[in-house]
Amino acid sequence: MQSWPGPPIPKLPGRGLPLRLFDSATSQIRPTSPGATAGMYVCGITPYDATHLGHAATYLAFDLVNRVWRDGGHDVHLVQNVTDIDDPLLERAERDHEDWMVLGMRETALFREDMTALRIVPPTDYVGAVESIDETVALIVALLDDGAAYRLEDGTGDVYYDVARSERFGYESGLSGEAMLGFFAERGGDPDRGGKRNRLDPHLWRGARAGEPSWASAVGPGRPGWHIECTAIALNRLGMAFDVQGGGSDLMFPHHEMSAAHAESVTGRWPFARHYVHAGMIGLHGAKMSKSRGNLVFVSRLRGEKVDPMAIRTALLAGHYREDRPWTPSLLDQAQARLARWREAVSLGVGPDAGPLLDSVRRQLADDLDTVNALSTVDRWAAEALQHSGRDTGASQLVSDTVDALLGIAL
Ligand code: 5CA
Ligand code: ZN
Repeated sequence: MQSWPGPPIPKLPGRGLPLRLFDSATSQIRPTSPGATAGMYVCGITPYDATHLGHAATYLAFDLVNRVWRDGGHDVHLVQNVTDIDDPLLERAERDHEDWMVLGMRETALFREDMTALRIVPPTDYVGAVESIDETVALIVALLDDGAAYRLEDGTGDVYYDVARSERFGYESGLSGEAMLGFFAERGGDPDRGGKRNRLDPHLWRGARAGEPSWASAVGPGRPGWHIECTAIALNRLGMAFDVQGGGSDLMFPHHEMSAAHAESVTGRWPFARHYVHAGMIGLHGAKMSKSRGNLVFVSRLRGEKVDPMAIRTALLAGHYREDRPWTPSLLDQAQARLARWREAVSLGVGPDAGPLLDSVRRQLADDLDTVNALSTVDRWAAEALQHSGRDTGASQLVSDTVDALLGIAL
């Protein structure tokens, strides 16, 4: 799939610090330890509606991972999918009497525009579920051959994964069996489907149904399941043990647990990813912002109202990525005021030495992306500059470059 244009990233003097991130599998902040090229898979959108601020916040968090690694001297191989075939897309298309493919293409195009406006570094590989059906089927065949997958005997052609065949099943989320069942039922699973070996078994392939799109394949006509799609796209581009598997916290179970289990069963190796990293949920009016609830603030809507995308970016980075947090219009007002102060300060052309600011922002971001304190660091420099307390003529440029390269905010 076509990705989107990348923003220029200024090169900063010296080198960034190794990035430490909270890993859901171990419930610890641990150092990431990429080689020359860091590998990251960030789950992409299901394009049945426009990008809301919750999506944006999650993609911003992983954009900072990308930027901090680059500043640390690594290349970054970022892979992202588009779930351009799945139940929610088909349901919305049917509701609106629209072609599911046209709907998916339109919302994906809008997502690209939103990501471009927010200055999110694009993925190296941007891959749709539909265009990767062959690779997904190849994995399902391997799982069937291995006995880790099975066909339901009810003539539907549905294929399921046997979670009992995963030695470490549950390690990624660390949830109790009961909690797993709850999330499984809530998030696209079918615990009560008859004929399954285990209630938590997720489907890998949905046999063709009348009125639903389907593709001919080695496992029969049908369409791919959700978790195996991400397994195939990640595994074939990053291999096993890539550095970070990322998404919002609602993907921790079952999605990331299942994707990891599938990959580990197919390859006989462990782990799928070295870190499983999850962003908190952005809420609106007391509930998680979600397409199914409809309590949404769209990035494109704000752009249409001529809101500066850098203010949206600044507003979302004003909270810590792991915290569930509400969106309020005052966040945007505060971000606009903050940006105005920063812009005024760098426009003076002189200010206090910015070397300590660069060191601080690097240290703060390397510590599990502490944007709250990183933004305060820039506030302090701006306040001093506005009091005319420094005469360093190179400081403004270094502050702009730091804020641009590490926080992705263009002043
Ligand atoms: N296509 C799948 C992943 S393979 C999917 O979950 N798509 S999505 O469009 O529903 O979500 C895209 C990303 O946004 C996911 O990482 C999801 O966890 C995240 N997300 C969804 N809602 C919110 C929210 N309210 N706050 C923060 N992140 C969110
Ligand atoms: Zn995914």
